[in-house]
Amino acid sequence: MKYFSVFVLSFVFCLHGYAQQQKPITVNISTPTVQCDMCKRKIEDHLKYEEGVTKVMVYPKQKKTTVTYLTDRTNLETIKTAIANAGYDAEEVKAAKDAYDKLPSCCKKPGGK
Ligand SMILES: [Cu+2]
Repeated sequence: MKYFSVFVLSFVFCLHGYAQQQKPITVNISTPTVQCDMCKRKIEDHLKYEEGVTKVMVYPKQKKTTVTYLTDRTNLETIKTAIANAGYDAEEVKAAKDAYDKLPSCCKKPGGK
């Protein structure tokens, strides 16, 4: 019986550790400069390879990006920066200029630089 409880205890600890490590959360990030399916594909492709990101969905009509990520592997600031590095504004983080300049003209802000 003693061994059995040790077994159960270690199992419970194992599960606890697993649950703590893998805790994905989903956030909505406002991406006001997203306009078309090309923007959508660009951000989704860019974030797919970002460390800790498990799911990305860009909604051009709602001008938002929904990202699911593991909190022990990355954070919101890093994800916003990744979107900015793809050439798009992510809330207060503005698009990286060189990446923005490389966007197809249909993806640039109307009347933008
Ligand atoms: Cu576009």
